[in-house]
Amino acid sequence: MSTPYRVFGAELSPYSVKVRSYFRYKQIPHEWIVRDMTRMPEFQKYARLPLIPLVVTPGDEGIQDSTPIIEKLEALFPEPSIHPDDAALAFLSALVEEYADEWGNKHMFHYRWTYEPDQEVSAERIARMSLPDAPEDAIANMAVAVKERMIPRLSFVGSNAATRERIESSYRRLLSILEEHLAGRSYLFGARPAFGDFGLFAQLYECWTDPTPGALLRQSSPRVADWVQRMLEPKREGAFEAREGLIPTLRPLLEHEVGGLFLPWSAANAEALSRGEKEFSVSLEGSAFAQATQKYHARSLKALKERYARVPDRSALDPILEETGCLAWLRGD
Ligand SMILES: N[C@@H](CCC(=O)N[C@@H](CS)C(=O)NCC(=O)O)C(=O)O
Repeated sequence: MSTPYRVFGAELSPYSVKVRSYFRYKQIPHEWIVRDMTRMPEFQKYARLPLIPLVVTPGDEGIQDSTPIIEKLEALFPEPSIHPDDAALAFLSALVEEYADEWGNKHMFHYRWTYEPDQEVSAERIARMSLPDAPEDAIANMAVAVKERMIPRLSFVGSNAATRERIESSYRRLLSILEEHLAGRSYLFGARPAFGDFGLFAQLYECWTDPTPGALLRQSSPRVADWVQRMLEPKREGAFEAREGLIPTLRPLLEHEVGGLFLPWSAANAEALSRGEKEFSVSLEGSAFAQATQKYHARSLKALKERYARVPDRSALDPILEETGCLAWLRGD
C-alpha cells in the first residue's frame, strides 16, 4: 500500500479545514495530522512557510496554500469535479472561493480576536491543541502568549474601531444572503459541492465555533448552520444546478459582497502596493476602510484576473459580472 497524503492542519485554521473537507469529498486517502508541538520537526522538514495547511504528497513533496493545493489535487483526481461544466458558473464559484479566502477571513479573524469571550475560548483551544497532555499552568501560559501574538494581528485584516461596523455588517449580510440562497439546495451551486463551497464554508465554520459570530449564525441562519455542518463531510447528492435557477439568489452575494466590498478593496490594495505604499484607504459603500497593504492579496487578485482571462467563452459570464459591478475589477492587468 502506498503512503497516503498527509495533511498538517488545525481545527482553528479555516484553510486547513477547507483542505480537509476537500480530501474527504474526493475520498483521497489521507492522514489528518494536528500540527501540535510534537509534530513541529516533521512539519518544518516540508514547510517553506510557517503556515498551515501543509500537504505532504505520497512522493514526499510539501505543498502549501489551500487554493493551489486544491488545484493540484483536482488535476490528479478529477472526479467528482468541484467545477460546474458551465464555464460561467465555474468562474463564479472560483470568485466566491477568492472572496471567502480574502474577505470572508476578515469576519472570522475580526470576531475571534476582538471580543473577550472569543479571544479566551480561541486562545485556550489553540493552547490545548498545541500542547497535548501539558499541565494546566502550561496551557494557561501559552493561552496568554497566543492572545499577545494574535490580537495585534487584527491590523493585518484591517479590523479596528473604525472598520468594525463595516466588517460586522458584511458578516450579517453574508449570512442573510446565504440563508436565502440555501433554501431548497444543499450546496451553493446545487446538489454537490463546488470550489466556492469549500472556501466559504471554512471561514464560516470558524465563525460557527466561536461564541460571538457563532451565536449570530445559529440565531439568524439555520440553513447556513446546516450547510456548514454538511460541508465537514460533503457528499455528492445530485447535479450542479442550471444558471437560471442559481443566479437570482447568488446575485446579491456578487453585487454587495464581491463587487461592493471585496474587489474594490483588493484592487486598492494592489494599486497601493504598486506605488510602494505601506498603507491604503478605500471608500467601501461610502465609508473609509484603511489597512496595511498586503502582498499576498495582490498575488491572489492577479491569479483571479488570469483565471477570468482564461474563461473560454465569456458571453454568459460578462453580463452577470457587469450587472453586479464585478467586471471592471477583473479586466485588464
Ligand atoms: N493562504 C493560505 C493561508 C494559510 C494561513 O494563513 N494559515 C494560518 C492559519 S489559518 C497560519 O498557519 N498562520 C500561522 C500562525 O498562526 O502562526 C492558504 O490558503 O492556505
